[in-house]
Amino acid sequence: MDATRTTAYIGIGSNLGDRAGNLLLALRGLAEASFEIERISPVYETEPVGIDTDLKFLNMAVEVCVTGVTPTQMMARLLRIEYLLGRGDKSVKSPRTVDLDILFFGDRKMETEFLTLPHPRLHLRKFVLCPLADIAATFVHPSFGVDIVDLLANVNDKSEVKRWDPNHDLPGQLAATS
Ligand code: PH2
Ligand code: MG
Ligand code: MG
Repeated sequence: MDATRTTAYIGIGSNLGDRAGNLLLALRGLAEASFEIERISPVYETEPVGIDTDLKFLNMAVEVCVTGVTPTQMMARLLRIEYLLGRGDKSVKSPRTVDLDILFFGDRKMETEFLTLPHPRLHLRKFVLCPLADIAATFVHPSFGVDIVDLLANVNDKSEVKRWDPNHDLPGQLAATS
């Protein structure tokens, strides 16, 4: 067994049902799957990109530490969490209760039928780069040699990405006052 410790980054998204609850259940799933959660980004509400839906996403990123786990094994665990949380047909680009993507697995580069690392589109997507910049600002993309802040500064994606306010939908009296 490979006992090296690796820092990996996971992107989480949900645009169906109780979106915030789904993110929380995904985090619990990660902990139960023996991933050591090191950092959790804030939550962003994001416009759907490249997918046929009007339902906005909540997106976040997490840093985990894994020991003795290959990227393929990690992906299998993520798919199991998605399945347990009720993600339906993955072949259809449709709304999803929860989507868990491996963004980086250390500085590993690989390309198989099931998994490409780093995630092939992460550098094109603000909904990935914004939360990632909060927890991994200086992490250097192993293929491009630039860090996350640089990728974010140069991204062309004009879709809306804003910090999610959990109190936004609550009536005045219930909303937290500052
Ligand atoms: N995920 C996709 C496609 N489009 N758009 C947003 N805003 N957030 C996502 O997580 C997302 C997406 C495919 O996984
Ligand atoms: Mg995805
Ligand atoms: Mg996915």
